[in-house]
Amino acid sequence: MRVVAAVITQNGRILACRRAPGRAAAGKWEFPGGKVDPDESPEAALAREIQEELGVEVEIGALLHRASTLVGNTVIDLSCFQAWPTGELPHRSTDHDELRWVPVNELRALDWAEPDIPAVEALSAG
Ligand code: 9L3
Ligand code: MG
Repeated sequence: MRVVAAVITQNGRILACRRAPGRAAAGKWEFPGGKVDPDESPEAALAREIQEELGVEVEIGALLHRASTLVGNTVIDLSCFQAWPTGELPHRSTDHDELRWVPVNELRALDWAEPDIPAVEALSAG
């Protein structure tokens, strides 16, 4: 499954989102995003997902990390892109029960969803 996520940065902090109860991996932290639709570019999918989930516009930058992780019997092929809010900052989410702005050196303290862990390790290493 092709999935994209946004490493949204603001004032040196990165937005971490906790998956809401009742969802896959509920209670785990992730970079927000979702599935790429057929015939959709990863960047277009990510801008759409962020608008749908967080209600804000983001500018998408470089691909920071891509890794495939087996979760149950599904391979999650997760691409994490740099992103910056172009207007309002996100305050609420349709898919998460907590949003937190985290300094990069504190990212590892959160309980991340398995597919996001390689990206968190790479970001933490600089
Ligand atoms: N997923 C993992 N890490 C992420 C994202 C955005 C998504 N940073 C996983 C959770 C689901 C699948 O990818 O198993 C699809 O994501 P969503 O559509 O539930 O957000
Ligand atoms: Mg999502």
